Amino acid sequence: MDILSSFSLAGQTALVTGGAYGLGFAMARALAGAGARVAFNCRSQENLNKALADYAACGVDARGYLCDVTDETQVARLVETIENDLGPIDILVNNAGVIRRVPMTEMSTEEFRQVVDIDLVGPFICAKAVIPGMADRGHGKIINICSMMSELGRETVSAYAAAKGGLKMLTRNICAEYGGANIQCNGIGPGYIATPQTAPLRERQPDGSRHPFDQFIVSKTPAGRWGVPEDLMGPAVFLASDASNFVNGHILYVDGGILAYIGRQP
Ligand code: NAP
Ligand code: GCO
Repeated sequence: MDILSSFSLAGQTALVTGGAYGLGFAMARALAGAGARVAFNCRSQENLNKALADYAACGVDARGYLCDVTDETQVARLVETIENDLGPIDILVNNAGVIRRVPMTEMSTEEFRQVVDIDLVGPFICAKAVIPGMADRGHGKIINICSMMSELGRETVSAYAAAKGGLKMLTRNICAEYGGANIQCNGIGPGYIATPQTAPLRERQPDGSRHPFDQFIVSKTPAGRWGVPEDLMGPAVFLASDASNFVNGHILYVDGGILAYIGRQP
């Protein structure tokens, strides 16, 4: 058997939610590079227009659609439109997500609900929209983008950690309910990756020094660096391809070793 052919996505259609930039943009490029037709969505026309130009500049013929993953009607229309434009969705990457960094007792319930709505309910809505078709066709891949906060807590990210912890268990439950339909649902747990979402944690200080959190993360990461979106490209192709057909309910941490490391002794 040609082992590399098991990583091919030729003839497959993939939806990457929130794929206008950041991790989603990198993973969509990777899936396209492995042969998939790729579609992405976001909420902003401006971000969508820029993303289409960015994909084209990378030689990727991506289709972009406006859709808020928390709106069930919009998601149903998105899936129908993609399936008319590109064919049945074989691969769903639940990537769209937000974070609010606020001490829990200062966070409004509305803010908490908004983060959970996007980061946990959104993946539920999107998975629910594609699973019936995948089951009818006898195959499908769902990849939920989890987090270090699927395993660990930290100050100011209560809503995000609750959502990402829930997303880990939603991943395992989709595996349990639909593994028999030959649907593999796994997670990717990125470590600390340099994207717009983490830009505030890496901002230079007024005196030009590195952000304390930047220094903290680099010291906590055995790889000794922040990740870059490209670090997720291979893992995404693996979990989207036949190479992972017997991998199900697994969270693949792509974190430079953070979760394995207690931290440098003083
Ligand atoms: P990002 O740079 O903030 O990008 C988030 C993307 O999601 C944007 O395209 C955004 O576009 C879209 N989005 C947000 N809310 C949406 C909604 N309701 N409906 C549709 N699209 C929505 O984030 P990132 O760093 O690339 O992270 C991507 C995913 O990885 C997130 O789930 C994040 O939690 C997770 N993650 C990130 C890291 C990291 O260190 N960066 C680590 C672990 C996990 P619009 O605003 O235009 O809609
Ligand atoms: C934070 C960061 C993290 C990363 C990621 C780590 O404020 O702690 O934003 O949450 O985004 O989730 O895996």
